[in-house]
Order: sequence, then C-alpha cells, then structure tokens
Amino acid sequence: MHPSSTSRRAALLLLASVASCLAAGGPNEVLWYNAPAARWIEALPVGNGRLGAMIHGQPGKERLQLNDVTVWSGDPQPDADRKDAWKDLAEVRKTIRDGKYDLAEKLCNAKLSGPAPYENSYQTLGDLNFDFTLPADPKAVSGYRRQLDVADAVAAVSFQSGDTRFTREIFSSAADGVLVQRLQADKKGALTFKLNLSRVERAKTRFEAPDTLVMTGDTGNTLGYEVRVRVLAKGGKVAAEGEALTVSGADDATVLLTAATTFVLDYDKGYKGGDLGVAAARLKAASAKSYDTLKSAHLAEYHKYYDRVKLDTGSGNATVPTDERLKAYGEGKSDPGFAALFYQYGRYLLISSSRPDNPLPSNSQGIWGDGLKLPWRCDYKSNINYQMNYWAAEASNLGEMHLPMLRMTANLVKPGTKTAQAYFGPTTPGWVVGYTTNGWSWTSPGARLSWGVWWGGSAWMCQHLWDHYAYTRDAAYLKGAYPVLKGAAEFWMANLVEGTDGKLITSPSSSPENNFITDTGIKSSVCEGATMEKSIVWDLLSNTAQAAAVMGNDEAFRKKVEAARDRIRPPQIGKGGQLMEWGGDWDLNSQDPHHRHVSHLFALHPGHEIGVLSTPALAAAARKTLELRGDDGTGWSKAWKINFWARLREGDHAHKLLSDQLTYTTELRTVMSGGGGTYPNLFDAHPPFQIDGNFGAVSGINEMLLQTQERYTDSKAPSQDRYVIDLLPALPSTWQEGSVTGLRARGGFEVALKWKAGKLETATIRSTGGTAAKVRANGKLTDLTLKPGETKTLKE
Ligand code: FUC
Repeated sequence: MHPSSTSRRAALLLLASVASCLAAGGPNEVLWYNAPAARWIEALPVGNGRLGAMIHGQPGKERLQLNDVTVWSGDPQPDADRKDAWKDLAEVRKTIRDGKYDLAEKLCNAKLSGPAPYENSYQTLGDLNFDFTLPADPKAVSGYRRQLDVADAVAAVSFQSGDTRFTREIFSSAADGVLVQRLQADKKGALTFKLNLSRVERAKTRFEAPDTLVMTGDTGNTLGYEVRVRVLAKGGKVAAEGEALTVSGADDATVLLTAATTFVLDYDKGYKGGDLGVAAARLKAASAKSYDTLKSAHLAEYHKYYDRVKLDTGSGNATVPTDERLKAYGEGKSDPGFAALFYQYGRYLLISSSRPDNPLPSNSQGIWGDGLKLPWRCDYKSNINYQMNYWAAEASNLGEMHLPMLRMTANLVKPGTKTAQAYFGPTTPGWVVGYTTNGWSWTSPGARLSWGVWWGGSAWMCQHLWDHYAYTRDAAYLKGAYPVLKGAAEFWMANLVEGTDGKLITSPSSSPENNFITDTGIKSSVCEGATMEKSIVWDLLSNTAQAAAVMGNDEAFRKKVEAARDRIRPPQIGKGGQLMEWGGDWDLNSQDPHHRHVSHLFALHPGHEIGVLSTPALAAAARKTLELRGDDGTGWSKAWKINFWARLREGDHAHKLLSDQLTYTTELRTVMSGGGGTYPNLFDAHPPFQIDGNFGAVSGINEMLLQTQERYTDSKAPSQDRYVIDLLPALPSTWQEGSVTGLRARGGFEVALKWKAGKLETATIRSTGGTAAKVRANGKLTDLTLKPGETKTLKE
C-alpha cells in the first residue's frame, strides 16, 4: 500500500531534519545515500591517516572493514637486486645502439631485470562485525540515511526500525588515535547487539575484560599487529559470550577501537620495533574521555587542515543521493557544484590517509584495501601512481600531508644505493629507484619489460621533495632534503650517456608499459633516449641546481648540474606533429595508439619544461599527442589528462575529462583501456579502485584555477626561485561564477579568487613567506612584491 501524501510528507520532513542535524558540511561537502552499502564500493571511508574503516551502514549486520597503513605482508627483500647486473649494461647499450631493439628487450629481461619474486601486498587489518537485534525485520527499516560529511570527517547512519529511530556516528580521530562509533536510539534500552573482531588469516582473539576484545596476529615474520575494541554502554548489560561481546538493553553505547603494529620506517632496523602497547594505552586514554570530548578534539584537529580551502564552482544537484547525482551528472544534468564535492572529497581522502606523522604514505588504495592480496599489491608504483597521489597536496594547502611521502622517499636512499650499484656499477654514486616501491622500501627492477626495467622513479619522487620547499620556503627542511636530491642527481649525472647527436640521454630506456614498432617493423619496448626518463632527469637537475642556488653553499656542484642539464636532448617533435615518445619517430606506427600512459608529456605536467607561453611549438606538439592518444584511458589516465589540458590552458577540454571521470561505474574487473569512472562512494575506478584518480582530479582542478610552475629569474635576487602566479589559466566555461580560497602558490603565497561571467573579478594574494612573484591575470603580467604575512587584493 502506498503511504498517504501526508505521511509521505511527514517522512520527508523527518528525513530532512535528520539530515540537517547530522550534516555540518554544505550541500557540496556531504556524500549521502538512502540505502545501506550492499558492496564495498558503496561503503564510506573514514581514516585518521593511519587507522581507517569502510562503513557499510547495514541496519542488521554491520561490517566495519578495518585498515592500518602499515599492514604489509611478507618481509623486506634487501637482496632483490640481480647481483653484478652492471656487467651486462654495456652489452645492452651496444645492442640498442646497433638498432637490435628486440634482442635488447630479451637481454634486459634476462640480465637487467629483477630476479626476486615481488609478492608482498598491503592488506586489510580485519573486520569489526556487529549483529544488531532490532525491533523489526532489518530489511524493513524506513527513513534510512547514510552519509559522510567531508567538512567534519564524520560518517553517520540513521534509520527507523519499528517505533525506534537508531543513529550511528563514526569518525577516526587523529587527535586521540582511536576509531570512535557512537550508537544511539530514541527509546531507552533499545540497543542490543553483539560484536566481534575477525581477520581471514593469522589472527587470534581474546577478552581482556567483558567489555574489551583484543585481536593479535602477524602478516609474516616481520609485522605483528594488535587491535583492541571496547564498548562503553549506558544502561543495559555488557558481557563476554564465546567469541562475541554482547550488549543488551543499553540506552547509548560508544565503541572505541585502537590498533598498533610493529612497523617502523627504518631500513637499518628491518622495519621492526614498533610498540604494540600503543593500542592498549590509546584505548585506556580514550575510554577516560566522553564522546563529546573525543568528537570536539577530532573536529578541531581535522578542521585545522580541511578549512583552509573553500571552493564554489556553482550550485549543485545536492538534493538527490550521491549515487543518483553521479549517474545524473554522467547523463548530462548540469551540476557544476559536483566538481566541488569531488574536489573536497579528494582533500578529505588525503587528510584521512596521510596525516603528517603517518609511518607510511597513502598507497594506491589510500589506506582502504579490503583483502590480503590487493590489486597490483596496492603498492607505490613510481611510474605514475605514487606521485599522482601527492600532486594535489601542496596546492590544496595540505603540505603537511605530503610529509609521509617525503620521508618514505628519503628512506629509499639506502636500498636505492645498493640497487644503483648492482645495475650501474660498484662505483656509481647516488641512489635510484625504478618502477615501484612498497611498504618494505623495494627499489629493485621488476621481472620484465615493458614495465620492470625503467629507472625514472627516484628522480620523479625528488620533484616532490623540491616542491615542498617551493611552496613552503622552509629553509631548514631544504637543508635536510638536499642530500637526497643531490644523491639522485649524482646518480643520473654519472649514468647519462651521449647520444649520436652528442646530447645526453638515458639507455636502456623505456616508456612505462608501452612499446613501439620501428619503421623496419621491429617491435620492442626498449630503446635509447625515450622521452620520459630524460624529461624527468631534466626536472631533477633543474630542481637540484635551484636548491643548491637557494642554499648557496654548493656552487661548484650547482654549475656541474646545470651544465649536465643543458646537455640533455630536448623533447623532439615527430612527423605527425606529435611530441615523440621514443628515441625514434615511431609513434605513428603504434598498435596501441590510445595507450593509457602518456609518459612523454611529463615535461608538460607535472614537469615545467614545456609550456604554452614559454615553448609554444613543443606545447602544440604535446597537444597533438593528446589528440592522437584520445580521451579514453583508466581512472588515473583521465585524471592526468585533466592536468595536461589545464596546462594547455584549455579549460573546457580539461573539464570534459573531469566529466568523463565522473561517470558512474560498478565495474570491479581489471580494465586496462577504455576504463575509468567513479564508484558510488566516489572512489576512482581504474577499474579496480585506485585512489590516484581521486587525487589526480583534485590536482587537475587546482591546475584549472591556478598554475605556478612557470619560473623566471629575478634580477634583484637571482639565486631565488621565482614563479609566475597564473590566475584562472583554464577556467571551464560551465563554471561561470564561483570562488576559491586558500590555494597555495609556489614561491610562498596563498591565493583567493572570485570570478563572474567566466572572468576573474578579484584575487587576494597573501604572502606565506614569499616576497616576489609575477602575476598573470586576464592575459596581463604584473610584478608583485609583498612582505611576509602581507596581503594584496587585485581587482579587474
Ligand atoms: C601501472 C599502471 C596500471 C596500474 C598500476 C597500479 O602499472 O600501468 O594501469 O595503475 O600501475
């Protein structure tokens, strides 16, 4: 029977009032749904950087899937390099120089690859399972709402069962190191449930007290973990029954969960030594605080980061549930506000998976992996994915969230030194990392081409080390980071080879995961002078030289670095007008012209060697390449293309890619081309779930609104790095009116912008340490000088 219109109205009013009392965020800061998550890709993530949970919001049997960023299987593999591989390097290089690319590929696979199995994976920490006794059949609940308020980092579930309304609120607090869930009902004594902790393997549970369950276990020889959960109930009874903790007839209950592992990010200690006692200490401390106290501390800590950026891209279709909103968006419904939600959700995900003191950075599923063997081991693939995770960190005013990535990069120096010497010779200076790394600081190459033998990882990671300085101007930080940059630069200065044109290139060199066919029909994935590695090395040497100039105490080295950089073969334009991917002009022969990697455009983004205004011919070639590659791809591939088109100053095309990415999908199978899309919980789909696409899209939106990669020399301070602050370089025409506050610019500035009728109206620039810049607004370039802390407003 249909409910009468008055009772339907009453139900809607109730829902609206529940919604408004639950949500503090604006309409474009809340993900909400009117049904529980039936699948993991519908569940909502919370995290305090390290400790995460996926919330399904099932009324009857709820599963909180748990994660800790350090839970890696297996053990470190310090001897995964091929011993004495360097002895074969000269032969491989000669084979390539002789044009025997197919043979060179075989040689690389046999002699320069990684011999060790690469099997360790990031893993789930386990599950916290609830079995609720409700007044009515759990399938027959009404007034259901499930939401994630990204402005507060609080998830909530609310529904009516029989005559009782139940509400749950969950957050993962960095302030207290605890996952907190409050369960409430609007009738006294209505809370009756059982809970237990479980993990698919290698776990034991025990009761510490009738209200406290403990799960301990390991993932191999190296990593041990401990999870503790305690229920603090008002009224009713709490008891231990078999494996489960039972609560009967409570008025209100708070469930606290803590975790600890033995992981420490320390190569010399073998990644062991973390104190499992932290879980008990945190649980005890949190148990002594009220729910309200825990929540206020969480809100204060989270708001400190989240509130720095506000984005308004226009009104939105926020009155429909988020999964329907996503579908409608894909079907073409105008919803400019949706971009702001996706943007702020991405910032939320970064804060929630990469707090400043995280022992490891956000991995390819952030911290939210469900299973023991996750896609691509859920590692830190350094041929795009690892770096993309952090593209948005600085510009989105979350520079501290970058720190775990910067620390892990520095920790790769020791193993990367061994790898450098094994593959490039015992006297080779510096350190190197290839296509990937993992929780155990893997630096070795992979088993074979077209992915495993590529050496651009470390130099690309170093771009992040430099950028943290470029945005923050933190001189003490730069002093610590400089030796890491210098080591990466020294490695490459010793290992660039002279091409037949006398220019410096890398060899053997590949272009991540792609291959080529020469004009004579040789198919291979290895040549000399492929574009990406040399563009990355150009970037590394530029940044290292600039770092040396700023520090002012390594002049002789700075000069050598600049001289080497200036000898690197510049990007080449091929016969199709495209930017050449390979050492030869073979792009047009490709059997896979729409390949998802667009590695050879590194110099356009995230590099700065190519720019529309600084190198128009190369930028036109990059544009041609993007046309040839097309807009298809995987999630991260589309996200990268948003950034590329923004750098080309074509906001509408950038926005088209963003819209393509915001296409509803539930595909879980691995799709390598023609994929992409967004899951109902707004996680990016490669498919499968890969969080790089979320972060890459945030970066793409930053690049539409503000670009600061263009450098210039300041005659008054030639040793300083100076940048052009480019306002609204790629504003899409659908965002006619809007504003943003709190974006960060290289050189030490914070920028707020307002635009109307697609044109900049005002820009407010505050110095966060920077004193000079050039500002480009509506095509005009002007000089800006500010004192530290000073603000100027520019009106058009
Ligand atoms: C690289 C990409 C894949 C995937 C994997 C994690 O190998 O080519 O598409 O993103 O990393």
